[in-house]
Amino acid sequence: MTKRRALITGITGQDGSYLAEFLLSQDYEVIGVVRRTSTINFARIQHIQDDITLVSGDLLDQGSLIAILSEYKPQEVYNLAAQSFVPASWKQPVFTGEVTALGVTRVLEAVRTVDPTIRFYQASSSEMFGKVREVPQTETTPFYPRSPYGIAKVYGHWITINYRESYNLFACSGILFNHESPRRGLEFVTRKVTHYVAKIKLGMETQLPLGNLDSKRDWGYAGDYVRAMWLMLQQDKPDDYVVGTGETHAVRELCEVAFSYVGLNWEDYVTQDPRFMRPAEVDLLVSNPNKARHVLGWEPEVSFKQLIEMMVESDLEQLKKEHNL
Ligand code: NDP
Ligand code: GDR
Repeated sequence: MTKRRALITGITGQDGSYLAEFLLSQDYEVIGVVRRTSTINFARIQHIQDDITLVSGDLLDQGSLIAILSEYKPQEVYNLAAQSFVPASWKQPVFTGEVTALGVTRVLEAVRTVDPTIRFYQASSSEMFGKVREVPQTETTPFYPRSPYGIAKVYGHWITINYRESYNLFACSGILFNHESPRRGLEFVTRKVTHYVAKIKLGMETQLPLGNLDSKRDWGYAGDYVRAMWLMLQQDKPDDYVVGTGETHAVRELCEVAFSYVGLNWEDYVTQDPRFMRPAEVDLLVSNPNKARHVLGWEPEVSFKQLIEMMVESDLEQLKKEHNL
């Protein structure tokens, strides 16, 4: 039997690397779209590079997407590429809109024109709920985004639904709450905290400057969340799903768990730095993942505490290796 073929945009990112591993374990042939960079940034996929095919393309370049789908003919497309860092979206709002919003239309247009039977996954975000209208948030909670990033994601979400309704595409939108891992970018708060904790423990740093300590997030493990993406495309009907743990924790709790894992008191090290405050904040996110649980049979397997401890452990190991400690 011929293998199923999946294409991932954003394969060099956190989720792309876990999704590629997962699809390989399901015996897929995996094609990853990478944009041209002057320095290679394949750190997250280095270990599977011989098992996947990397092709050059960009969400800003419609022609490249059409050419890739025509040549590789995947059955499933996972659109994970985005300018995904919320603070950067205030610095580069137009660019964020081009990639994170219009980029989705470019991929959908390529699917529609090349092969409308392709199953499509869009990486939507809990940032769309922003100043939340309801607690917890479900698939029907109204959106109130609070950043150019959140607004771009609302566009991506609705264009996905519109292509499903207009052209009968099998297009799904996963509204994923924050998910983290040892492969998370260093600029996001979980990884920033675990990386600093490891550095402080090893005597390489003395302080951790943070922004808002009161905001609350529903944090899960990225390895669990990529399974939900795949499950959405295996259903009989395309639909949208909220994916999260149903628990919420404040940034200060994240600090407490991470520092206490290495026997330190977070209050001795964390400082508040106005540089990391946002022009408009999302105060509280917490999911109601019942639909994903019942329809997809999806459950998260890693708890908040396990996640943070896994990340601190990994940062300690990595730093020790880098510095021959
Ligand atoms: P990352 O920031 O780690 O990865 C983003 C990926 O997009 C990278 O591979 C990046 O490539 C690629 N990319 C950026 N711009 C372009 C472009 N113009 N053309 C092609 N590729 C591009 O994000 P995550 O893995 O954390 O998230 C994956 C997706 O899920 C994103 O869309 C994000 O917005 C969304 N999301 C994430 C959540 C989370 O908690 N992680 C929660 C909800 C949604 P390069 O390596 O070259 O920069
Ligand atoms: P978020 O993640 O904006 O939710 O977007 P991030 O980890 O950046 O922020 C979470 C919360 O922590 C507060 N915070 C800080 N954040 C950062 N980055 N750095 C700090 O020093 C700091 N101090 C406090 C923030 O104010 C915020 O409230 C992530 C991204 O992955 C998006 O792409 C994705 O869509 C959403 O999660 C769901």
